[in-house]
Amino acid sequence: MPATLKEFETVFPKLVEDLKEHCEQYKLPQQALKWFENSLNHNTVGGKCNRGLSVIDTAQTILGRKLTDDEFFRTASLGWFIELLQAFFLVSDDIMDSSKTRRGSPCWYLMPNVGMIAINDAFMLESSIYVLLKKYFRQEKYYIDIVELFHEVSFQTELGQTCDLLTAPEDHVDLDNFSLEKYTFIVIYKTAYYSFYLPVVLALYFTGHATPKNLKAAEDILIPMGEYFQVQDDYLDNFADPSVLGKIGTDIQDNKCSWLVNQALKICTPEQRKVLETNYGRKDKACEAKVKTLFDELNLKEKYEQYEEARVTEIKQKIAELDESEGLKKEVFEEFLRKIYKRSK
Ligand code: GPP
Ligand code: MG
Ligand code: MG
Ligand code: MG
Repeated sequence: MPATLKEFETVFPKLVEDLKEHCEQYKLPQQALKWFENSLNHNTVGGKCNRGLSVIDTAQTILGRKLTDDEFFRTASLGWFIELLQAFFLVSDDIMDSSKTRRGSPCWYLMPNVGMIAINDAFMLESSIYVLLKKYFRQEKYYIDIVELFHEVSFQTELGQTCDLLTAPEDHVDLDNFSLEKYTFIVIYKTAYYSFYLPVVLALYFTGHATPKNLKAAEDILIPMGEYFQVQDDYLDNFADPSVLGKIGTDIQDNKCSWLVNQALKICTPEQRKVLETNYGRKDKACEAKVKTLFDELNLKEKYEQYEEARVTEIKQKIAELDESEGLKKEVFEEFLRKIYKRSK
């Protein structure tokens, strides 16, 4: 049985207590202690937690049995470290993308009295990972491997974010600057490594199955899966109902090198390209509406649905070819794919 969100969420308060204890040794003033606790709870809890839950589920599938209470706590903790990393990224990303809402609430930097303190809060969310990793995993022989893994995956994500931001300058729209090659780099790095590769590899280390062969096999399946997941994110940015998605799309106004604009550029007429040139990437509701109409005219919803079916078939094929001889199981990837196929949020 896969772990439930409720079970997973029971672990987080303990980690918050650990972090508060860590701060108390420095006699951190009460006001700051409360602030930190509030930021931890607001920014880390309340999402779907698919990344975090996957560490527990993957470990359970690989071991082929129910986890002991201690194993559950430890895999859930690893899962929460990914959620903390995600919280660090999202608080920062929402400032960079001038987003308005996240998980149905105002973005953290837009909450009363927060503003640019959010930048420091983001740093603290990231640092919390390493405080907790040390507390719970220092004695493990794979400790340095997972510390390095968090560092490398963070670096990869930041590389992706760099290209995402550089292809989307605020004051200069140049459609020639977009390409599917750049797009592929952006999404693999900004999303696939931390969202898909990281949870499975943490479970491989935890269960003692992080062999070179398994690490490579995981990467070969999870990076395409993560790419598909970010294409979904780009599709939903324009086509989803914000009240279901929990966030209001910003990609058109932000001049993003998104999946949709790249598809539009492939099939548009010279006239339609003019519409994009004059309306894409403008901080203006009316311009945004013109681009949305164009995306409808170009049937991008149907194009996306075709992409989804083709990509899922391809990923299923890769899963079918997985060599399970070193303990990694097809089920790990099947479960992951099941969670994201045709998602609406
Ligand atoms: C998702 O992009 C990518 C991230 C959240 C990684 C951010 C990385 C940093 C180093 C800050 P997105 O902007 O499309 O996500 P969303 O649609 O959720 O805003
Ligand atoms: Mg972004
Ligand atoms: Mg964003
Ligand atoms: Mg997005």
